[in-house]
Amino acid sequence: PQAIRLSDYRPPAFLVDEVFLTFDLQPNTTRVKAKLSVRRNGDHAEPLRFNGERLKPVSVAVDGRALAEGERTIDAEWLTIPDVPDAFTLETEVEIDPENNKALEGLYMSGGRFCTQCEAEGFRKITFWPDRPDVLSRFTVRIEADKAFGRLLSNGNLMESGDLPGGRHYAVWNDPFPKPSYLFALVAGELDVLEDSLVTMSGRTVELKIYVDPGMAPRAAYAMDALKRSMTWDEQAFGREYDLDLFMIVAVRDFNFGAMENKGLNIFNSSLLLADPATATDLDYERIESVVAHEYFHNWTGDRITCRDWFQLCLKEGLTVFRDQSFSADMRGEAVQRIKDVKALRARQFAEDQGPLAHPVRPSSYLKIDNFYTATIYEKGAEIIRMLKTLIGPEAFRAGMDRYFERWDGQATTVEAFINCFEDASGRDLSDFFAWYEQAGTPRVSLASRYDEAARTLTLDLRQETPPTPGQPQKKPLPIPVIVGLLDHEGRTQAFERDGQAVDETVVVLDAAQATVTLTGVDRPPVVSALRGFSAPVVLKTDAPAKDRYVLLASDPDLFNRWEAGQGLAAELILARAAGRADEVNEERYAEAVARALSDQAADPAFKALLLALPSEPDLALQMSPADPAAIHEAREALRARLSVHLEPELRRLHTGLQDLGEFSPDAAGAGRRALRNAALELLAANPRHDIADLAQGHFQAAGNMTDAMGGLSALMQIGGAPFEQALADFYARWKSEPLVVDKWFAIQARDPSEGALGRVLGLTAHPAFEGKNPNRLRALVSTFANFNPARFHDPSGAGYRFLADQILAIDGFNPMTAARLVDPLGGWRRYRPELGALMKAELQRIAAKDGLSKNVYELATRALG
Ligand code: DPP
Ligand code: ZN
Repeated sequence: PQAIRLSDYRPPAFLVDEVFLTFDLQPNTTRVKAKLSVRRNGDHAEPLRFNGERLKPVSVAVDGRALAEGERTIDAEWLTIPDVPDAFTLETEVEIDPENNKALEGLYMSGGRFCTQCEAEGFRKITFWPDRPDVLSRFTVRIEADKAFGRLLSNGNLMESGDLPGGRHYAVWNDPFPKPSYLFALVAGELDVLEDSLVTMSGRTVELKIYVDPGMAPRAAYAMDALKRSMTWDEQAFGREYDLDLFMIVAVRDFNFGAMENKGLNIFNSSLLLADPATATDLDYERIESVVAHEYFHNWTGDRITCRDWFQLCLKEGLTVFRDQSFSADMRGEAVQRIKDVKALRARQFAEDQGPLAHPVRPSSYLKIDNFYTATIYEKGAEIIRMLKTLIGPEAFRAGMDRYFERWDGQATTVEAFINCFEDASGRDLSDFFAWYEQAGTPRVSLASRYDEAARTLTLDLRQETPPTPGQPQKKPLPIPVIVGLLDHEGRTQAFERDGQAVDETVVVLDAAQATVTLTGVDRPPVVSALRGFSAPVVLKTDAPAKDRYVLLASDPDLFNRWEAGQGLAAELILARAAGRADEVNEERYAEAVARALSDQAADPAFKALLLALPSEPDLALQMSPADPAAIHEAREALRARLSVHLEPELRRLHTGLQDLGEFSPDAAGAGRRALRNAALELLAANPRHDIADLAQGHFQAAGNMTDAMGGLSALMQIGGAPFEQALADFYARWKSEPLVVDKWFAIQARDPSEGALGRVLGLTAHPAFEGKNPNRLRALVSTFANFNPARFHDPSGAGYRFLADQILAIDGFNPMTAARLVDPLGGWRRYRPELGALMKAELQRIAAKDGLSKNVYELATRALG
């Protein structure tokens, strides 16, 4: 297969200004008629070449004249017409088979309804089209279907609808905003609707409609609430108003992505839309809020202004993640949100950056763009925007955004054009900053500090180095904003001077390989709090002694760094144990410090819950070379057991004291209390005494909501044995008709780190509820196992790896996009103990050697082998 390169970008040879699509919907034989106004773009004599895949052509006509076979060619990927006028009408008719489309790209069926997913390159499976994001067209869509498909939806405004003979009906939709084909959407089927409306900042009333499976409308209430808050927030934070009179969301069960920002008609994976207290956890509510916001925010950063080509994907995704993170911080608290975002960044993006799949936020070549919907493009892309804001300040940042919206509205553009808006707004040259987009890898920053008591100065010596990544052996220094504050040894904030100004905190910009910065007016021996709020996506090492971290854990006013100090101390203790050097004295000291932090009455319960959780096993594996998952698991469990014993009275107090007595509320305060209570139980369960098993069982049985039920189940899973088996059976019996809850039932078993769990996971693929074609169910079992159960995935026999490879190969046969997303856990093979690495590599080789592999899986498997 041939790579696509950024350097080969050419403007489209032909543009489509307007299109009229007619869908005659039938599950196996849908007819799609397209009438396009096509115009040659520039002075050239190239043939017309439009994308088209898996289309059964019926007819092709230019300006009303049907083309004979010899006047056009159609192969597996292209429609080519050698000779066309400069401006003309192209009419095509094709037949497609939505029912048998299990790749879930283009037009397919989910739960008996028609729906679409076109990003990135699905539209070419619907009709012949120049399927690239820089072709923007005005769409009119006529849908005809049997009346059994009660709702007929597409983008924009409903223009007309009515009955047709033979028990059929139709609807015509028009979207006044030119858009690329990847934002096209169509839905047809039996759906219930939840309706509401919102008055925008200019006083317009927008109708809001969320369409769901019959009977499920009440479960869309939280998503509706999140949508309204998102719309108002975007007006206040970015001055962005919604532009159509109607905004629709549809939830479907079979979906490759989490959700999709189609203009005026978002389509969501039902797992990210439906919620009620009985079936959804607080984490589900939190994700629904952030994804509803994310897709809504795309209306301006993605739809009104889109990407020139797919190399610019971070232009819309990194920016929109930054926007949804900012929204969530406003809704749920800045520190807690930041900690969660950084945990996710480290777990997914840092791991990616350290392996063979490392790539820049703006990559320069790909085989399948589907493979680049990655943590790097999304999460690191968002970190870049955050750093930009830190470097130029909030006012210049907002001014730059305003400029971007003014300058590029209605167009498809590039990351350079975006950054240029901030250069103009701030008057700064950001050419060095651009390297963040082009250079892969996580920079290592080291910080050494020297205090001069007589001169009252603190000298900070900072260095950076980015390790090589595939294709990028040499790295240049990046501009890294390091936010620094000082405490004294009693934990009091210390003011100091920077450039003659008294401050509590300052931004040090490390923009060379090495830099020395002197802070003055430092009266007392300082404890340095560096990289506050995780001001840059780097790995920081300081020369500070462990005792400084105890000061930060107890007192840092920057709550991110308070949490970070605890994580650093815990990681050191676990890694020492894993290396056979258990440090019991400091383990006690750490437990003591956590106990003090827990008793801080002023602290937010959600924050305390985060403080109580030790660094995850995958996170620890990144800090050990070569990584030994079994040793890490054992060491982490040992520290948990010690904490559990040491903190037992306090944990029990929390567990009793935080019981929800009133009505369930999904807000941040309620969720925080439940999180802390469940975290307390989780830690208690590390000490598997009988009375604690009883406590967990009681918690599970008394649970009045899904958050507590899952908390109880998770604690019982750690304890294992008959109480866990009983709880699993009860849970399944109660929830077997609720697909989203059954996903949780599969996932909890996939997470079980006990000895026999791999056999259970293998057995579950034969369970009658294992729907092998549904991405949610596949992810619940296969992806959860490979990503969140390192102790069993890295079974020394290699059986965990073999299971994953077997699944990838099976899924690739019908859904390459979903299969490819499962390759990642094998990609880290070089970081593990050699005997494990060899087994992982062998599975990658087996995958890569398979005949008829999709481009998606081929690209990732071969890159992973590197
Ligand atoms: N639907 C995906 C997202 O919103 C891809 N655009 O991130
Ligand atoms: Zn997005």
